[in-house]
Amino acid sequence: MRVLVLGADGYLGWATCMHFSARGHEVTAVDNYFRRNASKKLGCPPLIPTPGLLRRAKIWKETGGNAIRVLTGDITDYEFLLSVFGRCRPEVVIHYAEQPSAAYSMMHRNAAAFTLQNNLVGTLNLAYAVKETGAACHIVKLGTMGEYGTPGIDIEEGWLEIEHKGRKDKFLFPRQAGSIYHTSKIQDTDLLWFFARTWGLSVTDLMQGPVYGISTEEDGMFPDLMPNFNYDEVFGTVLNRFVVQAVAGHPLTVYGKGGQVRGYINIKDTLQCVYLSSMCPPGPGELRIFNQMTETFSVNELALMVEETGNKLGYGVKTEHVENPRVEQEEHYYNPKFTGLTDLGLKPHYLTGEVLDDMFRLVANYKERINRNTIFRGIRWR
Ligand code: USQ
Repeated sequence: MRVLVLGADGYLGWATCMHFSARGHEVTAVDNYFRRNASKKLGCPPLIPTPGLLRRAKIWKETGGNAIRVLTGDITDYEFLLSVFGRCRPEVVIHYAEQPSAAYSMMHRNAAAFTLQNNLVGTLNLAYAVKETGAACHIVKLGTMGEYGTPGIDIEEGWLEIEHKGRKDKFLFPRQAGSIYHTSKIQDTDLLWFFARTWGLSVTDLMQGPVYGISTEEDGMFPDLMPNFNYDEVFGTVLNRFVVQAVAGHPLTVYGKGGQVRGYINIKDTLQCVYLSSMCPPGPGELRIFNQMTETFSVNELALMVEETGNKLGYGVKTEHVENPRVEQEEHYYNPKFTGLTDLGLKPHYLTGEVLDDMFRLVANYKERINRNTIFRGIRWR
């Protein structure tokens, strides 16, 4: 299958390229290096230094992998995206090419405007490219569990049947974002649902929770092939941050009461989910939504697990409840349904002491690169 990965240099992108390539698919990797450059500019580069995509593709090939085509550019530039389609004629597009950080989107007006412009125009361009090139192409789009917020009712997989005044219909599950970033993802979903209805596009929207993990099967623990792993307040996700904080001897930064519950997923399972979705596309005109997570935890539960593993390894881990810079519920009901991907064949890697132990050992190899100043600056949502 011809696979186009947009946003191939991000935390998930390169790992996805290798995952498909290792299974015999023809992969084209595209990125404009936004995240790599932004994290450098903000003084918070990834923990493990990784080369750019051209070099990674070369190393992948030298170590026995198939060729991966690399194209550098910005998908908000429509002419560029059309040229990418012309060269790779994709059968499936994995769309990660978005500003991925809630904290970044809340830094200031320009960051908020960039997030909306980048994420919405990128998604719009993708839909147009599929239509105008006539590609029989399935779009697999990374959404986020944060689109639903934390409602007081069970969260269904994308759709909700509503009975109103004696009549029934099915609608997108109500959404209430907690950041401009999450708002942009809601609007992406709306765009794709419009294009599915109107042009018959075939779309899978994967509502993913926070991802954790440093290494995947395909990188073989070879640092140059590992994901771009951020631990700073802007680009790091909470569990990855906690492990780095523990190794650095920084108290774990639980925001507020720590009762915030989210659906978490190991990066290895993200790859499985994207792969399984790609191998089994929905029909034309269908917007298929899966909740992409394997278990739920509160922030306090994560901190406790990290403390336990860290202390076994002799780190003397402490937790601190810092004033929450975000506007979010700190104690709430949370019961999402997430059976769709297991029905497709997902075999979850759950969060265990052993998984955390592996993360600690890997992070410890890069302890001297941890910049404590980037761990918490308190980007305020208010
Ligand atoms: N949190 C802390 N301490 C920290 C960092 C985070 O208590 O040092 C808390 C947050 O307040 C939040 C929870 O941990 O309640 C998750 O935060 P996060 O930073 O891991 O996740 P978030 O900002 O929501 O965004 C991340 C990814 C984003 C993805 C999203 C999935 O950056 O791309 O869409 O996870 S979800 O959270 O389900 O919306």
